[in-house]
Amino acid sequence: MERNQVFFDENRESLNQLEKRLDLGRREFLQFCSTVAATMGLPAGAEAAIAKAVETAKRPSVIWLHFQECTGCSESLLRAEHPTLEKLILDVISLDYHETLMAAAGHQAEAARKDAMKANKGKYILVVEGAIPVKDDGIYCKIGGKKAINLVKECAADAAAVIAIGSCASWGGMPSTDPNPTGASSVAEVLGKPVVTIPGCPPNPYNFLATVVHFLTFGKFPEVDKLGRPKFAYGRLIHENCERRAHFDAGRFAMEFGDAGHRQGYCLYKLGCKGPETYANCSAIGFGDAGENNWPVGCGHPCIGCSEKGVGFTKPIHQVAKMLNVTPPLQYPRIVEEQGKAASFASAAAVAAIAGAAAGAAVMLTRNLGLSHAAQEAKKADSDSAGKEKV
Ligand code: FSX
Ligand code: SF4
Ligand code: F3S
Repeated sequence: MERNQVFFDENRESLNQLEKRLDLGRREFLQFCSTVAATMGLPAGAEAAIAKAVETAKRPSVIWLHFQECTGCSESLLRAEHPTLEKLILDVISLDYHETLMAAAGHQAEAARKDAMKANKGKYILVVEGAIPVKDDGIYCKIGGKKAINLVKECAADAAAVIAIGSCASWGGMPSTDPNPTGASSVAEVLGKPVVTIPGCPPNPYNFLATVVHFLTFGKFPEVDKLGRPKFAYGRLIHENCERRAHFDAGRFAMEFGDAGHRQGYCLYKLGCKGPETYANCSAIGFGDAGENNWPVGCGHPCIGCSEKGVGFTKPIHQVAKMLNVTPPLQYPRIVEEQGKAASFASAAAVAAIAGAAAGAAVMLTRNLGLSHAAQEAKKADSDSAGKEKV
């Protein structure tokens, strides 16, 4: 039978079993397989391979460690609002050790970890949530009497693969904020080798699920960038796919929380949105499955760049973002500038066009935004003082 025929054969036994196992409609499941394949940019036919793997492949054993973090990564994966997601995650992996979910405590928990490591030696996936403190010989975080720095090395030694989930484990995240008193470090820094990273605080559950499903289906992780991030999820700037991008391009910005622009869904750049310098797919796929607009910018808050090293928890939230990879339009529409100021805009655009190079162009665009902002502020000050005079 052709692969696609298999995919659409809804009476196959393995699908029947999966439906019972997950209490999940078969069409919903097949739709999920297509979505995951499309999200990862896989070629046609991959959805059938994914379906087959989830239905029949042996679930990889997962050992999940927690260090310096808030457990938001686990929360976002497993919270009750996402029953489908939660079921699928727990179905595609065999979660053999997870400090905040397991019922066992103390010596029982330690024994469970050692048993899982022994039984699946060389085959388990180690997932690390949280940063690892290295300052003062790593004394700032201990689990079961062991320093985090030693525990992560012990568990990584026999793992088939290591995933750093969340910004804390990926690059230090919030615990590494300056002056980083505990020396909070990433998993890759501590292990001294690259690992797959799924940054975000918390990261999008689909990115973790899709990465694991790829491993289950093809026996390897998806292609990653130099920071270990799967390219399918972190290959594009948030700004490139943002639903407010048309407002950015047209120069329509929210200037204050709750002002007319904010209420009309204008671009949040001037409130400090870091979408232009943050690589993640939040704007493309939303967050979790609680609704299409359920991501920071969709809810009216600027992106703080929670997934991006050097941006999230580093740059002030309301500082305007650095523009990356920008090609300026030839001309800016006159939205907010006052009469008589157009010449400076036209000349700035002309210089930008001549400058050509993306870096120079980015500077010009940022300056243009600054001009536009200044004009808007001047207008606001004028109307404020006019209002005061009337009183
Ligand atoms: Fe929290 Fe995870 Fe942030 Fe860190 O997410 S949501 S502090 S990335 O490690 O638990
Ligand atoms: Fe969207 Fe932010 Fe870019 Fe505006 S600056 S288009 S709100 S990502
Ligand atoms: Fe984080 Fe920005 Fe996405 S704050 S969740 S990277 S929109």
